[in-house]
Amino acid sequence: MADGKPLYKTYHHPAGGWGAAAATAKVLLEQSVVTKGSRALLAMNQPGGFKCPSCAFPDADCKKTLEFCENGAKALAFEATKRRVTREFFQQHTVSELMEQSDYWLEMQGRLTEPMRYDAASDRYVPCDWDTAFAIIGDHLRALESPHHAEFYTSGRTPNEAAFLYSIFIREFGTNNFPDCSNMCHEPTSRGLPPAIGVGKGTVVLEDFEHAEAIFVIGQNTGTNSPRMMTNLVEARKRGVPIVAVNPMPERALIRFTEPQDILQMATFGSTPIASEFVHIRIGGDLALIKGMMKVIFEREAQGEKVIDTDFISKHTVGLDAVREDVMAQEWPEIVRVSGLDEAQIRRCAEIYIRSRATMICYGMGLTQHQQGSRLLQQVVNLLLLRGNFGKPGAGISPIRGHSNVQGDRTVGIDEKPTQDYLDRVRDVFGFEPPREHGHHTVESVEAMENGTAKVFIGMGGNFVRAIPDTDRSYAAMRKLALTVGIATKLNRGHLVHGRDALILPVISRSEWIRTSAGEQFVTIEDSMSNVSASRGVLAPASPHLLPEVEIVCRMALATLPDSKVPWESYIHDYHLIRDKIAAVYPDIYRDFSKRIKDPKGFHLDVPPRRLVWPTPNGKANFLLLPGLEVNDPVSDPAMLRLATVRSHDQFNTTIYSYNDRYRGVYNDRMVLFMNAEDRAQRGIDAGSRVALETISDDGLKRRVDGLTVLDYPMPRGAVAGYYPELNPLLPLDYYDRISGTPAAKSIPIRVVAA
Ligand SMILES: Nc1nc2c(c(=O)[nH]1)N[C@H]1C(S)=C(S)[C@@H](COP(=O)(O)OP(=O)(O)OC[C@H]3O[C@@H](n4cnc5c(=O)[nH]c(N)nc54)[C@H](O)[C@@H]3O)O[C@H]1N2
Ligand SMILES: Nc1nc2c(c(=O)[nH]1)N[C@H]1C(S)=C(S)[C@@H](COP(=O)(O)OP(=O)(O)OC[C@H]3O[C@@H](n4cnc5c(=O)[nH]c(N)nc54)[C@H](O)[C@@H]3O)O[C@H]1N2
Ligand SMILES: [Mo]
Repeated sequence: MADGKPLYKTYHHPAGGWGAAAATAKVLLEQSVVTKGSRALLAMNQPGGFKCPSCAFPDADCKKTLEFCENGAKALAFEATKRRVTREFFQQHTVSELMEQSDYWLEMQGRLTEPMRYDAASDRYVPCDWDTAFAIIGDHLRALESPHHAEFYTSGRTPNEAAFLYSIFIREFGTNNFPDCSNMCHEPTSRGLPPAIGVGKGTVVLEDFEHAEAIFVIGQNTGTNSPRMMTNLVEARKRGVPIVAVNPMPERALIRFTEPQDILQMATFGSTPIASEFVHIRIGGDLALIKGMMKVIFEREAQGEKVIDTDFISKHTVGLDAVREDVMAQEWPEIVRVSGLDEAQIRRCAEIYIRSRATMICYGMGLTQHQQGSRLLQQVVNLLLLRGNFGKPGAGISPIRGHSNVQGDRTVGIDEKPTQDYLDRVRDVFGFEPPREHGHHTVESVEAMENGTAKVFIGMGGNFVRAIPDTDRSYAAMRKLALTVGIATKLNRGHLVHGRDALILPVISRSEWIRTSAGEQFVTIEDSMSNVSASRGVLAPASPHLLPEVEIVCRMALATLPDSKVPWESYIHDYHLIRDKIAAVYPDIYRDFSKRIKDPKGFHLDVPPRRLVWPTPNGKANFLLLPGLEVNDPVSDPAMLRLATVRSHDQFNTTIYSYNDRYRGVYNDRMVLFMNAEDRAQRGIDAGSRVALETISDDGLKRRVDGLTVLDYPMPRGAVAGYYPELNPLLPLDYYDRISGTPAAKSIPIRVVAA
């Protein structure tokens, strides 16, 4: 539980500024790592140092001064903490007792220190040496009737070298079951963009911020989740670039921001307004907004104005006519109703877009986590194509990825639907025949546990059970497994909701050095804009018994595949050998990897649409259709509200740093419901009272979360918000985007009921 009494008050200050500086100092103090933490902070995102373990936003080139990021500092402080989870700790607490504790409490116990195995007789985790741990994994995996009966999860902090080897190990073992955190996150980017532009990645680089003439930030809470991007938004705004923020929550940093590294602004308590246009969209209203903007463009073109880039379109694209027809068929009253916006504002957005010669559209979970998330992104591409916003400075599509290496993990093979071409290359490079059939994404892996086909779950990082939907069902599914393995830095719920056999394997973290018989090793990371660079930890490992993720993968492979064709032993010691194999499997983008990585700035992986080359089957950029205006299935219940589950300012996914959410004015509480006052009054609910939420679904299952305090908050009508992961029990497992498998965590149909 939180330490103090809940407190709710409006945050009147700009985001960033002294509030952020104070919060950073406080967190370093609390984790007792002021000197160590500050020293490590100086090496974060610097040449020769390590990559920030928090978000995937690129760091500015090394000529710039140290970038200050409150949430990067928090991530580091919690990783470099002095607290330790030891064998005595596990001796003192049964797993059932630990289950009673909050996620926050579990996190606060500190770093894991040695491998542990679950002992059913005492209901405790007990020490287990590494050799035994690997032997247990090997025994379980080899005993399976089919390799498809194991699920291999990856979370996006795992570096390229470990992720690549993990994908090779599992393919040699014989399955493509790669549920991944990306499946809950930017998978609509990975699956939705390729049919449109040929790649499942963003097409902008950091310098594009300097050339953009308009920037749209849609469904992303920048100041909290990618704070380093605020620097770019501030700079753009100071140049007079219009910024359009589209969000059902008026996120503080998107309104006003003080740069903590701007000494003058700090001294004078000044700030920069960020959004020139704040678009208070209804949850799921973005498709209507985008089509509304396209409609304005088509209307103007029909009146003889040259607002469409016809040259670009005829040279590079296919499919405009069908999209025009679809867009023109949408009527304004419907566009207004579904978006929750007035027509005049949609026209203003279109005007900003039309006046700009180079537009960037950045987006986050507010666009991806809907039932039609993938196809919604294709409509964003349509909008960009209309004015030729690809292949020129300052223009393009910019998914703002989450985990620091989630994009990299995908690039190097963590993919449940690998292409045949890639599998051929794996075969040629490693000399074994990889499995050809597609594997499970995250939701399918839970279904396989439920129906008993999955028997083993290995989690390379992450906190699977807290991240996935339908908490109660998912817990029950995990508990049916024969073996669960958590490869982790910190104790989390995933280690407590376990199979009959269970292991916790503690790893060296991003900020810590890796020393092998071949000397000090570094790993590599790919950021959200496809830059690959080296990461070298500068701190001593939290315990002498930790292993690097690379070694854990190699030793799992050695224990499981006695006749392996892969020289696992050598990779444990020399990470260059791994990079050489990455280069061999991906010659197009990773050629000369070991040489190019020597550049302290790293290098950029080619993204063909930047060169106006479209790796689609027809070699063109494609305008694609998504009929209508809704991105989620209609619900007939008139009491229905759409619930978005979001992150607070003080959490990293399932890791809860504190119970505060400063910018939204919430202190010492996470069980809150942000609600429009009129929606509340209409239901006869008092502000500040306790309510429960129930999911509206037709699968016969009752999903309910109790004990939420209702806060009057500037939400659009019909939209409510609350925190992930506390509200995950409300999210049905099969409520997801069919193209990408991504759960629609931003649009859960619920009703509010008296507690
Ligand atoms: N400090 C910190 N940094 C992080 C993370 C963290 O937890 N903490 N997580 C990392 C990860 S893995 C990820 S994926 C990213 C997530 O970063 P974000 O994408 O910012 O994630 P969320 O907080 O889930 O919500 C995004 C925003 O979407 C808005 N939204 C909700 N529904 C809609 C809608 O229908 N339309 C629109 N336009 N907006 C909507 C919400 O109000 C919220 O502002 O951040 C990464 N960075
Ligand atoms: N309702 C709802 N659900 C969501 C979301 C949402 O917005 N709403 N967001 C989704 C998104 S975008 C994502 S990305 C997922 C996140 O899902 P995950 O990636 O599974 O979750 P995290 O909370 O990031 O994982 C934290 C754990 O990772 C381990 N860890 C930390 N650093 C390292 C490391 O360097 N190596 C290793 N091996 N382990 C490490 C620690 O033990 C820590 O407890 O959740 C998804 N779930
Ligand atoms: Mo994410």
